[in-house]
Amino acid sequence: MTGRTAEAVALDAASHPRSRTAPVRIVHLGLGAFHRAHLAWYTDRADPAREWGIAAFTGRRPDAALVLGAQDGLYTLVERGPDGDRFEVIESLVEARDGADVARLRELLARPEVAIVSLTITEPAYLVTADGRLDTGSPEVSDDIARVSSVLAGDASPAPSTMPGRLVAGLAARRDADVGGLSVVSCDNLSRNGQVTRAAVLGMAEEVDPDLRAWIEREIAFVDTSVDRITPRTTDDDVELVQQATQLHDRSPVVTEPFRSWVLAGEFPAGRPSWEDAGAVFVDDIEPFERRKLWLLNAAHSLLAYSGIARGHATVAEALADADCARWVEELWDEAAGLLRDPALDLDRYRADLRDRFANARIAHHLTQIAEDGTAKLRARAVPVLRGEREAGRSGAAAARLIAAWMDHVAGSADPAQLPDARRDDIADALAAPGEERTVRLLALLDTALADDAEVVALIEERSRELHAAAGTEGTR
Ligand code: CS2
Repeated sequence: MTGRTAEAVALDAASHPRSRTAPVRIVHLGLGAFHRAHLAWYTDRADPAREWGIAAFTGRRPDAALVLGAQDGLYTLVERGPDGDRFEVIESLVEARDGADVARLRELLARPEVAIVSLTITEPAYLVTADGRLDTGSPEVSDDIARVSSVLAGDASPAPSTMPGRLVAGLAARRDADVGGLSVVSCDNLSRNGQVTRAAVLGMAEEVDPDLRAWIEREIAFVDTSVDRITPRTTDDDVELVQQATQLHDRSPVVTEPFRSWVLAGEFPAGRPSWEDAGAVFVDDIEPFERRKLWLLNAAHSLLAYSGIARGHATVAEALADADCARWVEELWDEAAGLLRDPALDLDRYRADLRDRFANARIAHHLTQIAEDGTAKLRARAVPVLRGEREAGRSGAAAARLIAAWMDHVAGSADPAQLPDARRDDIADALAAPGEERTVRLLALLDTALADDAEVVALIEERSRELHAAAGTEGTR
C-alpha cells in the first residue's frame, strides 16, 4: 500500500477490540458500500448492547468478503460533510461471505434467532418483468430453477447465483428446520421493493416446490422501504486518507454523506433492532415517501448523469453547477411535485436539502456510477412521472427529457454490447433499428404502453434535439 506509514496497524479485532461481538441475527445479501453506510450503520447505532450481528454475503464483488473477513468485519465509515470528515468504526458486521456460499446461507437461515434477511443487490438483480413477475424467460432465472431444484434434492452444487434462487434455497432450509418465519427487507431503489422481492421469491418457489411457495406466503414478511444515503464507491485515495487520519490500515473504508434516511413499512414476526433509535421511521404507507425519493433524488441523479456526461462533467456537483443541467433538474422536480400532493412531504424543504446534498463537492459522486443499469433505474425513476403527467393531461416534457438523455447516452456508447446494463443486448438490438423505430424500441425496454404512444415518442425525440442543441452536438439517434 503506497504511503503506508510505519505507525499504522491493521484494523481488526486486535487493534479495535469490540465490547462484544453480536450473534448473527441479520443475514444480508449484497455487501456493497451502500449497505455498510446504511443498514449496517443504523444497526450499529441502534444496538449498543450488541445483540444484532450481520452476516453479509457479497453480490457482484466476491473479493469484498476476503477483505472484510481479514478485518473481522470491521471498517471505517467516513461521514463527509461540506466542512470536514468524521471517522467511526462500524461493529455490526460480524461475518462476511462470498455470495456463492449458499450452504452457509442455508445454515444461517435455519437458525431460529435469525430474524431478518436484508438486500442491497441493485435494481436489475430482482429479475422481474415490467408487470412485476419473476422473469422466467431470463437464462439466469431458468438456470437457477434447475440449481435450486437440485439444492432441494440434496445436491450442494452448483449453487444458485441469483437473489431469488439463493433466497428460496435459504428459505427452504428454514422451513425444513421448522423455526418459524422472518422478514425480508429490500433496501434497493425500487417502487414497492418489498412486494417486488416477494413476487420474485414466490415466482422462484412456485417453479421448484409449490408447497414451499405456500409456506413462504404464510410465514415470510416482505417489508417495503425507502432508503437514502449518498455513498459513492470507495477509491484508493479514501483508503489512504483513512490511514492518515486514524493510523489504522483499513483496506475497505466507506465514504458517505452525513444525511441519512430510512422509512419502512411491514411486519417483523421474529423481531428487529430498534432502528428507530437511530432515526429510522416506521409508517403504514410507504408510497408517498418512496415516490418522493425516487422521483426527486434518484430521477435528478439520472438526469444529471446522462446530461452531465454528455456535457463533459464527471461528478454530480460539477453537473449541478452547469446552469442548463440545474434548470432541467428544477423542471423535473416541478413535474414530480405536481404529482405528489401530500403536504406532509414538505417538498420545498426536501428540494432545498437536495440542492445542498448534490452540491457537496467533497463527495466525488461519479456520474458514470449513477449512469449504470439505466433500464431498471428509469423504470422506477422516470416512467411513473411521465405516465402520471400524461394521465393528468400534461405533456411530461421534463421526464421525457430524462428518457431522451438516457437514449442519447446509450446511443453514444462505442460498444453498446458492453454497456453496464443487464439489458445491454436488447439495447444494442434496439440501437440497430433506424430512425424513429430506434426510439420506439428503446422506450419499449422501459414501458411498452409509452412506446405505443406516438405523441410520447415525438416528445422524446424533440427533447433529444433540444439536448443536442444545448450541448452544441449532433444527434446520433
Ligand atoms: C443513485 C443512488 O447510483 C444511483 O443510481 O441515484 O445510488 C443514490 O445515490 C442513492 O439512492 C441515495 O440514497
